[in-house]
Amino acid sequence: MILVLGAGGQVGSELVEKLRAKHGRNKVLATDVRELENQNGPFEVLNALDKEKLHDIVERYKVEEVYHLVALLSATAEKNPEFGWKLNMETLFTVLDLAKDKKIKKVFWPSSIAVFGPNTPRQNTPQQTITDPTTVYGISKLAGERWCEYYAKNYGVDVRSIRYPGLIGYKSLPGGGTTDYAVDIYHKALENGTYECFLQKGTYLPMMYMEDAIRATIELMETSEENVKIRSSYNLGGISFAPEEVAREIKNHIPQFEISYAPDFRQKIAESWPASIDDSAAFEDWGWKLEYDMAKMTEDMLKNLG
Ligand code: AKB
Repeated sequence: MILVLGAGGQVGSELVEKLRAKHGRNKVLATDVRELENQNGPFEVLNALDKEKLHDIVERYKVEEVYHLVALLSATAEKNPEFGWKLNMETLFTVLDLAKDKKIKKVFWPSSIAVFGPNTPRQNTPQQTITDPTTVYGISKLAGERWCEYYAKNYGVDVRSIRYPGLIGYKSLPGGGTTDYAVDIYHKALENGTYECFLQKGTYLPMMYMEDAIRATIELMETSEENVKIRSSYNLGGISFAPEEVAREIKNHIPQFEISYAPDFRQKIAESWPASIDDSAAFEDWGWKLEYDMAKMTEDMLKNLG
């Protein structure tokens, strides 16, 4: 059985769908802290901090693989640093320990571009470089990366990870990140024809269409173990753009669309992150290749939301 923790989130909801289509709907157990509607396979309500219940589920369902997608994202964790740290770290240890004790065989855990900071080279950010995150979320992801590598090297745990850029999809809303504007903008363009952006014009960030992100996740999990040379987390580049660029692309479809700017606390977070990412290690090790550029993504988003 494959277990997805945080199945109701932005990545989780799409990943469960893809995994069920691939492996059969009864082979993927979805869990979330709240009841989820429209489940077409096994589901359990689970607070991932409840270690005992998580252990019980792993045993009861004979879980072999875990996708651990539970986290407080960058903007939300800044509002509740203590809980952000607790949730992001304790749940990771529970899952890594399950793998260390051979109760499960394989783990996917997402990291993020949030591991980088103001002293990281912003353009084409290398795989190995300065990591000085300024957010609780970024600190938890960086610490998590170090622990993943530690468990892989010292205990032989097969843990695999990607540093997700901002993720854009039409099936679900993002939950409290700095890159959320890039999803909101499509919804507001269709609803009102205007969007007030919480990031400033000219703020470049790496983003990725959900189709690509889910495919990357499954490809990394399916590649043979010897291909996974990086056990902290792989850089994934995606598409780099600033708010005015995605607005221009939307205008090609909705000519009357207008964007305005009212930057808030998230601007500072965005400025500490890379503008673009070098993901050549992912290409070399497991053949990663991007499919969606901004034009293709925008067309698909507007078609599906419209
Ligand atoms: C966030 O903005 O916090 C996330 C991320 C880049 O990890 N989308």
